[in-house]
Amino acid sequence: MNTVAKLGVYVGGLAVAFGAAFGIGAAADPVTSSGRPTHGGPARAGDSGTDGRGMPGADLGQSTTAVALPGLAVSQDGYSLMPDTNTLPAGEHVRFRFTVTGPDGAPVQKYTTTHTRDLHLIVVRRDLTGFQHVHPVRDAAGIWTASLQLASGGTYRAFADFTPAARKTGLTLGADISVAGMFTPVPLPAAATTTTTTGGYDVALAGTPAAGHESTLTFTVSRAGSQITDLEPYLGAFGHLVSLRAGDLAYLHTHPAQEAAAGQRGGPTVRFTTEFPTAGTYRLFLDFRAGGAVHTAPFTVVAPAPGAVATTGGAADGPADGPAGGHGH
Ligand SMILES: [Cu+2]
Repeated sequence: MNTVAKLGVYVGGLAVAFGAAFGIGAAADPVTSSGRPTHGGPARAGDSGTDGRGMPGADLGQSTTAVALPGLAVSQDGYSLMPDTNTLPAGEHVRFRFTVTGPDGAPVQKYTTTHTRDLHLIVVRRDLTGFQHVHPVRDAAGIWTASLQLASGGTYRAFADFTPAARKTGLTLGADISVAGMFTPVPLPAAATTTTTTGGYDVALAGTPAAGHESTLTFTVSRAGSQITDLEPYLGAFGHLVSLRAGDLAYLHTHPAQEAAAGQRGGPTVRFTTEFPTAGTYRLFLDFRAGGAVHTAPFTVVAPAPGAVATTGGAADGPADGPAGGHGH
């Protein structure tokens, strides 16, 4: 049992090491071709907490993830994300051009609108800083152009989140962009912080993240100590939540069950039902609109292994806590 326990610690340590490594490739998870829908698609529930416990890789979800998680691949099911360039300068406002090509090799021209847009572009540095959620415009040839400003050097991940009209389910493809310049990695803030301040708003997170089954996350927005009730609709909802798995930046995009009509006001709470595919550390980015502007509130959460609190054997170590050091801003 001690050996198993040590192994668990060792694997946990690996998870931390991955979380602290930047610019690594995106293939930390084996990408399988088994075809369940992947838009935030969960892994098979419950697998990792039983037989697989203590096995190398089990805590990383590698051997238990039977689906291709969104965002880890530049090509999937015949669709490819093709940036014009894989390098951009730091600090400047730049135009980032790319196409999404389909199974016929041509740029995809027809999309199914999701959350009021044909395509959502999420860009984040691989240390999970510098998050941006923008909406590129598409020209008649199917070329997308986004305005970006990448503050400093490092490797960034660009996620294109879209649904081709020819497909029932959405896709999220990801590509790396290298930005020259001084790179000072920022340690991932610890999961202990459950309140984030952004743009004069305080956002509190309540809920218990879980791997392999649904959990409810509730965000409560306040300003100057008072909960607000004038959240504005943003992309057809009162909030959008992007979750990225620390270590490989696997991507989950969830939105609240209730939709928000133009002119409607919401708050103080925005509730999401989300399912983290594997145990691990995730960085959450809540986008909401208030006071006429879009704000982003980041959080770090840890989804414990299913059965992590069980007392059988000696391998009940949960996943590693958030990497040490660092503190919310
Ligand atoms: Cu969007």
